[in-house]
Amino acid sequence: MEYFTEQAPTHREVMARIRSKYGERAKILTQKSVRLGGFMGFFAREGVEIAGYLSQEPIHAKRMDVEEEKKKILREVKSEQTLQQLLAEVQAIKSRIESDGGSAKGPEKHASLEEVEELLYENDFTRSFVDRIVERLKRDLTLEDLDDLRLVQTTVLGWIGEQISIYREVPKGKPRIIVLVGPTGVGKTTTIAKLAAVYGIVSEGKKAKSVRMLTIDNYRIGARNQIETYGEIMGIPVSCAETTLELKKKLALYQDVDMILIDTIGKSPKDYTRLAEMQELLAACGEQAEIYLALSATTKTADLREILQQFEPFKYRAIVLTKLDETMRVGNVVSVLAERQKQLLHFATGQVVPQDIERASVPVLLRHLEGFNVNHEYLDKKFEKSAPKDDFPAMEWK
Ligand SMILES: Nc1nc2c(ncn2[C@@H]2O[C@H](COP(=O)(O)OP(=O)(O)OP(=O)(O)O)[C@@H](O)[C@H]2O)c(=O)[nH]1
Ligand SMILES: [Mg+2]
Repeated sequence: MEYFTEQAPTHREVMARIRSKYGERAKILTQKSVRLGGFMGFFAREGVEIAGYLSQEPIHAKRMDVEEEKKKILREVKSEQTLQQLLAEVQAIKSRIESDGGSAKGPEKHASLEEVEELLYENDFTRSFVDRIVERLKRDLTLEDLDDLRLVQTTVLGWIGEQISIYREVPKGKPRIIVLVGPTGVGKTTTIAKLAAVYGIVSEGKKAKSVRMLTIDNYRIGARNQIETYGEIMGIPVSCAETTLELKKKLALYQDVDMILIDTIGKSPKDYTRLAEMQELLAACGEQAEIYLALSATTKTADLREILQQFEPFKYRAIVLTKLDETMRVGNVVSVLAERQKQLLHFATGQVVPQDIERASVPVLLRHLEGFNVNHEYLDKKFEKSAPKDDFPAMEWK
């Protein structure tokens, strides 16, 4: 049996909502006065809550009719032959009614609910995320609200924004050791170079920090050249470490600098042995190392879940979302990060070093969702405090 609970400011409005959502199948069980809305008890309004269940009556009623019809016919039966004939007719009527009953559709959904549901799917949100949003719309919005599509869409983006969590860095001790792990080719090395520039090059009068780049990606000549080239261009020293001992030596050598940025080799989340080896190596960085997971915004939903899971042993603190410029469908990223309660640190938004990196923020991600006709100024204001005011320096080259 399906149950429902609906609330609205007046009895008439609750009943109108129940009729619109569930039609004639809705059977009322209880009614009570409640306080609606408000914030921490302020501004709450009087309202009515009605609970009930959805009956199967329309289909049963048809079944009863069939039984009645059958009895009536049998009363009129005169011979065995007519009995057979009439039974066949009854059977035909019965199956016709049953097939009607089987295909009977539920009450129609409000057009705004359909529209929002479609928009969310177009943006790649997962089914469970979409279901939760639609359920909440049914529960929290009045029929009048639902008629205003722009209001519905703004409300939905507001709820999505509440699901996006931004990480607040808590740098402890000196030097800060920042490590980027992640699957192959997501942009780890490029992001390390961008961060080295952001922190290590003077901009807008901010004093540059003393930064070093370190790579444990020694095996691949190309990889080493790549980071060394960035280092040369920016005047930031780069070195390599292949073993735990080498890594410990390098860290000891750099103990007076402000920040050490460590680039790692991309790993397939399926390569358990290599992941374990790298984890062992990184243990040399100690507890204060800030490990972040680089994740491409273009990753498919199932892969996102697998990557988040397989890199879990690294105890990564937050996500650096890369290649945000390559997709406008980030609903799956938002859904999965919310589902796994992961936080975002930075967005990488292109191939250009150093410009294409910024602090993760809710409004930026919301603006990245497509097809919503909403009041973005309202949303920017609502989430302006979500971006931490930390030492991620504004860059003069932006
Ligand atoms: N569009 C776009 N491309 C990016 C971004 N970040 C990196 N790239 C490109 O992605 C490709 C791979 O970048 P790398 O930095 O080498 O990736 P990686 O994670 O270090 O790769 P491996 O070390 O091989 O695992 C390069 O062509 C980069 O220019 C980004 O934010 N947006
Ligand atoms: Mg690399």
